[in-house]
Amino acid sequence: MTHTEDLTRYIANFIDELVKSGVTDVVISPGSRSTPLAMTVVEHPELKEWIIIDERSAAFFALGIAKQTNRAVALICTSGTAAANYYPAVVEATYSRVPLVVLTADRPHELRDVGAPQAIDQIDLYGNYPKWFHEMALPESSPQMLNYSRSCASKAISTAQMEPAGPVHLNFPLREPLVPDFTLGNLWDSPKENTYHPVFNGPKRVAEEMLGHIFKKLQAKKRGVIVCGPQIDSKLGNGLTQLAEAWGLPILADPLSQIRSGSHKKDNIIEGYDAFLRDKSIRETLKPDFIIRFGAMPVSKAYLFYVQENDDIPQFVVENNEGYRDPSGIDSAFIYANPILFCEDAVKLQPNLPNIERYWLTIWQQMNQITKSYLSAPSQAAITEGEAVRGLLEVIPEENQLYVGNSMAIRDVDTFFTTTTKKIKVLANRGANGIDGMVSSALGAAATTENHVTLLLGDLSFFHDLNGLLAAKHYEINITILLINNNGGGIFSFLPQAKDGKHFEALFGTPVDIEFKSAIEMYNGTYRLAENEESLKTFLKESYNTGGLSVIEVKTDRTKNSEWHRKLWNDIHEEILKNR
Ligand SMILES: Cc1ncc(C[n+]2csc(CCOP(=O)(O)OP(=O)(O)O)c2C)c(N)n1
Repeated sequence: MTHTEDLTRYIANFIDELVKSGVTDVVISPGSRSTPLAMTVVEHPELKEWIIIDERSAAFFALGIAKQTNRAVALICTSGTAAANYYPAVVEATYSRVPLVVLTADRPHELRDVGAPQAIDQIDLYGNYPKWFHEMALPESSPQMLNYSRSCASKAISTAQMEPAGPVHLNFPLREPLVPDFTLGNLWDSPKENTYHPVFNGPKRVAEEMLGHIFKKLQAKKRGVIVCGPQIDSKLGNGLTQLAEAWGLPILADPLSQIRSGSHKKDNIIEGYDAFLRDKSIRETLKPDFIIRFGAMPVSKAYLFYVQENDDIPQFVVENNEGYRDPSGIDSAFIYANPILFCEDAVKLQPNLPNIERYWLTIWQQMNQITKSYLSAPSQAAITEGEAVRGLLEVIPEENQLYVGNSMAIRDVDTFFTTTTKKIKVLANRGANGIDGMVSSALGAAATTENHVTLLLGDLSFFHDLNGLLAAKHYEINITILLINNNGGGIFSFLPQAKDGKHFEALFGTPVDIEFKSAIEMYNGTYRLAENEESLKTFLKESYNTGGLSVIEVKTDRTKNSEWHRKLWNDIHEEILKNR
């Protein structure tokens, strides 16, 4: 067996096993050491490869695909700092539970720690973030080693996808010569039709006896609250609303809960809570005596206060499989069950809660209604950030998707995304709340769906990943980007340091003073500047009817923006308190 045959068969078996395990998309960045991996992916008839030069963007692009498809996405790069550039997306994948399979090429062992070029320590490069790290053996093509290669690929995919999903890192030591020989026969031959290690697993369900124990304690309660934080299952809406109706409870629905939109009933859904729970006296009026949360912790800080101020009541978190996602510091109980099955079981075992106060739900609904009437007030001459988000949500077509940036973008979506029968999937990178990689994540999501994607983000987030726009040009991806340009970090104007005249602009405001138009045109994008809500809506509609990269910019003022938000919240609180 020659070196080239060993290399070719070992890598071919690995890549073919990725396909057998369900991988469809691989994101590759250029480099020499990764030659066998990259060429074999392109050679494999069933894989779609995406070539993204900047590894930081590449990893976020892969993250976007994985979020869109709910399938593991493989990443391939060369040795050295290339691999280090994946770090932010690996972190995000860990916290937002996204299956990424990172395949880094490396120097063979004799070229490590000896000053060889482009050689860094890649062992456990991403620390504790990956669910599994494995240093692959050097390529060999004995039957045992080809089985080993398949076994590693199969385990990598199932580990990444197993809930809670997350990243996996395999490091490949590779010796030169690196070019595989695709004239060899039977490269994709596997002794097995399915994946090497089939895994039989099923959704979790809590035993009836245990559930009965929980529900017994709820029977005497008068004021319960259901909460749905960020989660991706669009089918949860039905189960949750049935439970809320049976028990007579409000559902506080996060903008990333996927339940503010869709065809399920929404009478119990309260989407304006972030605005009115900001007021302490309103929070006191709404003191609950138990809370059940599904999904991750909501975006809303007002909700966090509400949870913390009620640390004397039972609070439950329903998690799919494992995890302790409750940053509030209270002694919440964790229920490990499939959320849809939990709702079904709950309605069956506990068809109603007899002691819930008669007007409990109505009070929430009235406050929500008042909030919504303020949010829909006619816009002023110069468009505000909130109105831009409102305009977007008004015209975004059925079945479209929204990728939301961090900072004020997600907060404005929290405020202005009122319930709708339109089916709108909303994605965001809330694992680590980074402002990096947003353009690439949204492009990855847009490249792998039939539906149009709109990315909403601030100017610093856009600037952070301008490199990512190359993918839009290269792959002619259809995407609308709504860029809220307040020339710097608008969110910081809400913090106490905004009053510090000496340090604020340089350290927090950080204006970049960039004309984004030229950058967009550099990537063959269409640029439009919207000056009011009506023109914004017109431009958005135009962008939905034409393909390619479309960027619509709205220019705002950071100081005025924070004043506008504060006034809006105050007006809502006053009106609600007046009606109490
Ligand atoms: C990678 C990364 N760096 C820094 C931060 C801290 N940070 C949070 S919000 C923000 C400003 C974001 O500005 P922009 O995207 O323009 O949105 P705006 O605040 O104006 O809504 C910064 C720097 C972060 N979250 N992630």
